[in-house]
Amino acid sequence: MARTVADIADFTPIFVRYDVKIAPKKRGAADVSTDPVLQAIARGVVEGDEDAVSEATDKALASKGPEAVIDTLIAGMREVSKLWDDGVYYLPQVILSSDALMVGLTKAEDAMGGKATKKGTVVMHCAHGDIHDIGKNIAAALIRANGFKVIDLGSDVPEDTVVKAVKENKAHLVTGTALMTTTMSAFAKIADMLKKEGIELPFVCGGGAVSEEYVTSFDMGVYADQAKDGPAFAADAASGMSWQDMRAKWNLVV
Ligand code: B12
Repeated sequence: MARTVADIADFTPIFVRYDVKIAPKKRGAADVSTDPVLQAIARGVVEGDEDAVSEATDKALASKGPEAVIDTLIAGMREVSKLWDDGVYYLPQVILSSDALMVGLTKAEDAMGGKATKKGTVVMHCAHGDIHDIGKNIAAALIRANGFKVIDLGSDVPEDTVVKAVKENKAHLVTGTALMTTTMSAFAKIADMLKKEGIELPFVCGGGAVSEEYVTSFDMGVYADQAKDGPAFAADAASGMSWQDMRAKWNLVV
């Protein structure tokens, strides 16, 4: 008897919508808070739902304060990273999540309010070729809110633009963020270019791809793994602490 298409293949999986297929895995994103309002923020980031993040952030700012909101946004993004690493999320979902995170971050930053006095100047950037700016944006918001002037050069910044900004603004601190192994080598180049210009200042480097070992392999480099430490790095640099002393204070590899 002749076989039909139905005999040779089960096409059911093809007709399952992608979003239906990933829903159970998405639900597997860990709860990051026992507090329902904070959990709603994290869930909004995981879902890439700007409205949900906005609404929950308003509620949380009224009762918990901006720091709790920022910690929760970071925790939500950590779950998104896991979903990406597990192959559940692709670029579109991650872009929606990072946009949703930015909605909460902007509100939290507004709530913190920049203090009027400027305690020092910090030049911040993401490495040449690198567009991953979430960690840099969080650190920038916290540093600004703590009364420092932040010159945010954005992402994918050429090395000479960073050097020029440090020079022109007489910066106390320069920071770099890199999420890709292919882009972080820009930091060593910048440190070298600064040195040739006769400029020495602490250069705080962070981002997923970056290791303490790498950052402490070139002069001026001080490794950072937490955006919340940004204001303390800025305060150390503005008080005149050398990069060597900052490295000894913050890093294990000296
Ligand atoms: C979000 C994301 C994206 C978003 C970026 C959106 C945005 N506006 O940033 C989008 C979808 C656009 C994207 C694109 C790409 N991505 Co991507 N992406 C990610 C993902 C899922 C999460 C990264 C993230 O935001 N983490 C959360 C933040 C908060 O972490 P963070 O920046 O490291 O910051 C923390 C610390 O490092 C520190 N910190 C950082 N900076 C600073 C600065 C200071 C001063 C201080 C004090 C602290 C500090 O503070 C934070 C914690 O508190 C990772 C996966 C992963 N597991 O990391 C991949 C990942 C980084 N991406 C990757 C890749 C390859 C790409 C693409 C090339 C994909 C492609 N094929 O097109 C493009 C890159 C384009 C480019 N030229 O840059 C790879 C990089 C691999 C590698 N090691 O080289 C990763 C690791 C995924 C993977 N496993 O393959 N991506």
